[in-house]
Amino acid sequence: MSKQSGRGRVAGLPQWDRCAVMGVVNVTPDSFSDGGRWFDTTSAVKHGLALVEEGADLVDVGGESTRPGATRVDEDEELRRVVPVVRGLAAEGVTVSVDTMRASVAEQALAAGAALVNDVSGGLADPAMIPVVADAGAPFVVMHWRGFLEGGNVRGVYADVVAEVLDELHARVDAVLAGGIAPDRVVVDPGLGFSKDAEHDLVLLSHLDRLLGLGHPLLVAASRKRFLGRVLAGPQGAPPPARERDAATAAVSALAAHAGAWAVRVHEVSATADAVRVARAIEGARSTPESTPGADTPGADTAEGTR
Ligand code: PMM
Repeated sequence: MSKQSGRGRVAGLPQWDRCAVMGVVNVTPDSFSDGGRWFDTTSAVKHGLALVEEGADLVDVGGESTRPGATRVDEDEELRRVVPVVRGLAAEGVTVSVDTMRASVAEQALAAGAALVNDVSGGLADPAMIPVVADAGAPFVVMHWRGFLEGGNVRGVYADVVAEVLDELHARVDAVLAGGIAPDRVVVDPGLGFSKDAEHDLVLLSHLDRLLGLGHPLLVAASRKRFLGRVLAGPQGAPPPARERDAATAAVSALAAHAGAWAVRVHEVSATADAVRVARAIEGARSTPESTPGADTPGADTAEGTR
């Protein structure tokens, strides 16, 4: 499958001519990398608008932390957190995604203007989720997470992580299609860090071509995750805190964009927006071989930057 067809288009969403940037707004007191920072509606909406200003194409709003050990927030509280933020951002013309495992939250968020439902359980946590999304005709992100297959936030044990994640994602995609969600509205996501350790995440990222082979647009959400801390720490060192992993996140964004991902989900948008723009420019240069690169120009090392 070519990179372009792998990136694909998601029906019901704008079409971007490069890997899209999904900025994250966690309206939670306890998400692992930004918990508590945008916990009231006004600051959450303001933060979402700032992410768009920095280059986000869409904004993912969530009200429930999925960090290991987190207890589930109750439904009323999740609705209270999420719906006004979705409404506020949608009213400003932002393309909003809602990050939820609850059908009721998805339904009310869609009514408030959300354009996409992002369910980290891939529709497993709430049996009403798939019918709600199908009835609304909304696009749906199917993420891989064994936590909901096996009844808890289990640590994944894999003989072949790529083959098993592919099989399990395939089964979830079949279930959402059987439930009436249109094939051109399904996005897949390997669920980095969800019942996977750092090695699993790295192996999955080294095989994005195989994930694209599922035939659906691919979302990659590496932002600030544990595996980046592990890589940056080196064999003996301590991992840097989550907020010091943004340069590493942007590197993954460039690689994911180059591989043909449809979108990357990140907390810090500006570096990733630059990364995907550069990836797009390189892709464009490759598809126009007749264009001749400019010769060295005297005085070129000025405002445009040095070599
Ligand atoms: N990761 C988190 C939350 N939502 N959604 C998708 N589709 N994929 C992910 O990997 C994902 C997600 C956890 O990260 P956060 O709490 O830092 O936002």
